[in-house]
Amino acid sequence: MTRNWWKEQVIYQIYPRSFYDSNGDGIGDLNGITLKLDYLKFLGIDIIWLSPHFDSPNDDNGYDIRNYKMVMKEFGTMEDFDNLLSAIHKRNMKLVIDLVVNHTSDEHDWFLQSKSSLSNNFRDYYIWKKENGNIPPNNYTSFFGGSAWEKDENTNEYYLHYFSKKQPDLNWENVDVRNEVYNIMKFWLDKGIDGFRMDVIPFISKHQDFNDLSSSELKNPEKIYASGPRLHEFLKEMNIKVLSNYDVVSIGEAFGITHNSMLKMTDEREKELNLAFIFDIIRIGRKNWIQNNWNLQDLKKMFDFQSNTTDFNWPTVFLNNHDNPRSVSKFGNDIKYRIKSAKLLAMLILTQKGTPILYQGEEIGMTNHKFDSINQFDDLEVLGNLSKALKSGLSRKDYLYNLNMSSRDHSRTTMQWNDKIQGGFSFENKNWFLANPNFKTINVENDKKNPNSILNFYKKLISFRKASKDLVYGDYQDLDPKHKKVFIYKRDKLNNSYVIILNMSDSALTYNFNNLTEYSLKISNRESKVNYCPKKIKLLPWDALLFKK
Ligand code: ISL
Ligand code: CA
Repeated sequence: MTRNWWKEQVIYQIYPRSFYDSNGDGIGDLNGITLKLDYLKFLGIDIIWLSPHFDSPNDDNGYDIRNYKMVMKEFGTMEDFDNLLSAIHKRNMKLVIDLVVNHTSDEHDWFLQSKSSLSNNFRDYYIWKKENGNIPPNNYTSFFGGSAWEKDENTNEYYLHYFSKKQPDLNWENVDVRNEVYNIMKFWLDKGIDGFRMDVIPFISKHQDFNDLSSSELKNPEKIYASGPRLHEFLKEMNIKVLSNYDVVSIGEAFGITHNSMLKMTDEREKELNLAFIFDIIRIGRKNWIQNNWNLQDLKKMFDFQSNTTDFNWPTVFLNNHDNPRSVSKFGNDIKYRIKSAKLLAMLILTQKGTPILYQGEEIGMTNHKFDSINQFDDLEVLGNLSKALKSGLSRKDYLYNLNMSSRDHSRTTMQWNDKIQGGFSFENKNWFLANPNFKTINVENDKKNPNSILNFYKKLISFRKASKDLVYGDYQDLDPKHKKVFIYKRDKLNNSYVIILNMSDSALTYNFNNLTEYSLKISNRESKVNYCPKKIKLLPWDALLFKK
């Protein structure tokens, strides 16, 4: 097992639009992040992963890039970016930026050229197909609703877009496209960034036959989109031509990939990428926008899988990001036990095997927002999938009910800094989206003042984890995979051993274990004393206990 900085450190994802507005226009910006770096340092964060900061028309909030070498004007200037990067490095922290190269914006110059004529030099930068009759080239669907093909009347052909029609897919079969991407990567690496999170990277290789999907494949098209024949070849080329020349971390957002392909992609012997985000855990119980119940045994199996692969792979551990609802609302109990269950989730994230990735607001237990109507959502995925939802038999009311559990917008409400207007996100009463009204009580300032807050619990666990390399590199063993309410696992290496007990339920219960004699309780999320004997313990709802031998 090789030791690396990106295995030992803690990542914090920032969605810049919703993080902090420094100039009062109601939109988060780069200078806003610079002003909050001391807060992240206080928390113990090492690596910041910044969601796209590039020039974009914001059809998909920056995941539709118009110019890869320019900062989005709402976020500031290239000088602001350079200031942010040097301020991060001055604090001994690192910056990972988002690489979105499966597709560009349809306003990118390449696409404007490509669509202008059949013979344009950039035509082959994208994927164009002749129409067959008046229907799209095949039945591929877009994640944001409708067909994955958009007809361009000017040249009478269709172009491919797995996401919105304003996000045309790049043609990675074209070596010029690949070299353009490597040039963009070097531009930012030569500025000194410390790595990339690569958006839907398994999609870059397309099945060149473009056959129709079968009815079962249509249920999860990402599985086909992520299984193209040249993915590993392209990633090896990217590694040789760019990544291998820098000491940086590469993280593939591996939406749709099989476990085997993910293990190959992140096997250090393969020299492709270092880490992957897979979605087994964060999307448990979710089918598209339908949120069903999930069970703890299945969740445990997922952690067990990713923690017991090979010595050449390294897991990532996360329960939040900008594409999913808030973890305390999904995995915890954000009504009766918000604080306690948020602390339990902190202990889960920070004692598992793998690099922990926190998402802005998770550290203060920010919750989902209660939307009253479908029109209140910002995410194009919501309206894009409305007709599909209604066709599947859902009423608008059902759709809204499910969105209130599963929508991406829950994680895009603005960061809650204090109890002032807009939760301190902006000093003006402006907001590009909305601040969850519970900012009155749930905010950084409150949590900073309270030694028993969720924030201070994250801070304590982050420093505990960093001081215990054996907790980072230790083996992982689930001690009771079958239990329906208690998640108990062991982490051990050489001379240190830890047992973590999490009661992920609203019920108090007595738990018997074989032997805790040599262990002592190090961290607990209970404010009252924890009494236990070596063979059994009375667990209160949402107890999270860390023992060390
Ligand atoms: O499941 C999804 C699609 O239905 C989304 O969670 C998400 O689109 C998927 O995980 C891929 O996400 C990434 O690519 C998208 C962008 O909208 C997401 O924000 C980004 O994280 C297209 O760039
Ligand atoms: Ca601003």
